[in-house]
Amino acid sequence: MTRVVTLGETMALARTTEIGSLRHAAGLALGIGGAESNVAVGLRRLGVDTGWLGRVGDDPLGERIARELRGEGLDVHALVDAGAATGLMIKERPSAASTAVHYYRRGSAGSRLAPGDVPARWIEEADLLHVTGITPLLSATAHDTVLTAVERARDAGVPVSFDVNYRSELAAPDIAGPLLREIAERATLVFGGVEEFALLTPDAADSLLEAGVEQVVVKRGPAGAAVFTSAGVTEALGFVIDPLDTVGAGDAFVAGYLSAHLEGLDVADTLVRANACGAMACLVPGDWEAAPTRRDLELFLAGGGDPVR
Ligand code: KDG
Repeated sequence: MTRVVTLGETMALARTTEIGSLRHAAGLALGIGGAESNVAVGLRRLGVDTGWLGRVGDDPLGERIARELRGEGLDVHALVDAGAATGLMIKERPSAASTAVHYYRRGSAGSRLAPGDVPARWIEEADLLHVTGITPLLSATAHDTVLTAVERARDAGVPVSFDVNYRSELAAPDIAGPLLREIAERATLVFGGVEEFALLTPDAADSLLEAGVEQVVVKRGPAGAAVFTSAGVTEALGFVIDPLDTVGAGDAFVAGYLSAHLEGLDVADTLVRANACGAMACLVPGDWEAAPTRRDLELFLAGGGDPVR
């Protein structure tokens, strides 16, 4: 069976339960979130065997992360780090039209990821390695872990998927740009938004293709997406929806894209699935909870809002 592996930080995620500033919010709903594990869950729900690796604190939130990801059917390597706490992310909706994210992750267990954490053959025996630009900006050792993982994959002929996922709270653009570009140039597929590609380099699609990247996938949110390859560009419009929570939509898009890519679908059909997964992720609060199963996806693509009986 196809096997994807990914590594990074998953945090506890608290979100306000009503609209209004966090300064006054009375209720918080607790869950978990992390770009790489969001993609992993999305892939698993679409039938792809997926492994996730990361550090968690020796605390109930770390236990919750490990349990929840295992419950989703992932092959979980949650390394318990007694020297630091599990990171936390708080999401508020200051108004009906806005979302803000606050991180409490500096020095967290997840940020202490180190190259030696990744077992021998774990990457080499996979069909694809997925990494993001969040983890390399967490710490020097996390950066080394991602770069080492990418090199190990390349040496073993394992394709690498990289989602730029730039988080300005983690590093300024002039620091992040060159670091993320170094990883992007070593990847097989690179995902990002228009501004994220601009951060890597002007004319990113052309220069990444010249560096050997096979597919440069530009996520345009509600406007859909475009894929640049040496054969040209393929574009697809997004689905019209009424979004409730857009955080995590990019991860669902990547999961949809990778699952279709690994099945050998052509780029146009791959984009349809990716756009559908991204749209569906926006219909429910939470960063990954609405990632669709194959059945959910079929119903959505069939336009189905009818009750399932
Ligand atoms: O894409 C959503 C993720 O970004 C979120 O779930 C948590 O990894 C995360 C981050 O750093 O924002």
